Amino acid sequence: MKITDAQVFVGGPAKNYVTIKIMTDAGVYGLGDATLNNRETLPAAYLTDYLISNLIGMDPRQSEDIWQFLYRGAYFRGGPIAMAAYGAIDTALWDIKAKLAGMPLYQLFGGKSRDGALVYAHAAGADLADLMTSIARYVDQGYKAVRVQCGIPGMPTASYAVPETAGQTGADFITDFSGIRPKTEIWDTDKYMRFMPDALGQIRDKFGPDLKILHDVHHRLLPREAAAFAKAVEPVGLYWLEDPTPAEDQDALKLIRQHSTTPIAIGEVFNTIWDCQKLIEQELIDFIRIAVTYGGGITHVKRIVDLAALHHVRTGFHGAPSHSPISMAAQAHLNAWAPNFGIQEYLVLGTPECDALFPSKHYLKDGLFYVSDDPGLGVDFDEGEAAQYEYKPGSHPVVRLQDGTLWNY
Ligand code: KDG
Ligand code: MG
Repeated sequence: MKITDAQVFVGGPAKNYVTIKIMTDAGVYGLGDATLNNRETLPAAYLTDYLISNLIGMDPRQSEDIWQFLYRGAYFRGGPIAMAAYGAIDTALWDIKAKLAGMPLYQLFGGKSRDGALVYAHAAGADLADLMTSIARYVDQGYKAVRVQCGIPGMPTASYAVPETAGQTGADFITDFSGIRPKTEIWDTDKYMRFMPDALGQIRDKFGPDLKILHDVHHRLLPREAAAFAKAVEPVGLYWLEDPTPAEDQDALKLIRQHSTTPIAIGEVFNTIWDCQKLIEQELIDFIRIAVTYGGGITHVKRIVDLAALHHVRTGFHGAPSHSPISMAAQAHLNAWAPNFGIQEYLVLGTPECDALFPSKHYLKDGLFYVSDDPGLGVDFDEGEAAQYEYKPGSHPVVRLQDGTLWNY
């Protein structure tokens, strides 16, 4: 059996999804997602300029050897661009394998450990009143877990993932499609540290003990500040505190651990098992956030999940809307199987345009995600629909302190 061709598509209704379709001489094809948010053309070029010509003629069932060929064979290894490209190929090969077996992908991992997998939604508000309204809307829809992000009084601009103006709720992190020159957000750690722990406490008081409350610091604190914040929010009983510091300095996580028992989630910017090996083995984190998309695909991420299971670290895969329904489906199959599953970030793309581009029978009900039993990933890609979309240049904002110093987005 051989790979005969592969094509890459860039574009989508609200995001520039990067989709690979790998064809075989057995009449079965596989789909993968190489969407690297706001740098989409780069993994697409890696696939079309270098990798696809190497794949032609390979046996698609040899997914482990092909993964090693891509990673070890490249000499200059890793990084989000390359790992997104390898991840897309790997996901497509698992899709093919499961379709050949006539089984939903989770069966190839060992079957299901659960039916519905817990997900969390994103609530946000320019102020606390709006945030409360946004949370209440998700609770009413049956969500059991909600990430909460709030505008900070006195901060000159909106902070991470909150709307600019009051009265809007449910804003997500911002991609500005007006070009690749980023907007600027201003950050003030002192104002955040004074406001946010108390705001989280008010959210707990209003919604009671059962709601799982998550909060994303988005890498903005120094290690000592992060330790103080994690300690201050302990009475809130957060489900997790995400990315309290940038993870380049992994010893910072030790400082946080020494001062607090607040559960820590990290890893959405990681690309390999070596980015999180120390954090997992030293049990410095509670949830690993690496995504199938830029974590090298199912083969590599499953290896991380297995390592994490040895150290009581649970999964909490990144699921911002920048991932297409293809990699979200791959994660849904891992979530159905993983004995150490924790939670899945999931934002309903749910637009008719997105559903038409990526038809599937996966569904969300009462805050749980149910995986399709169709063979393979259980998600398709409509090329006719795709033809109407083209790449739109866009960017994340950048963050500066009030004196102009560049900070972590
Ligand atoms: O592209 C960046 C986003 O994926 C990121 O800002 C989202 O932090 C994020 C999250 O937790 O979803
Ligand atoms: Mg995050």
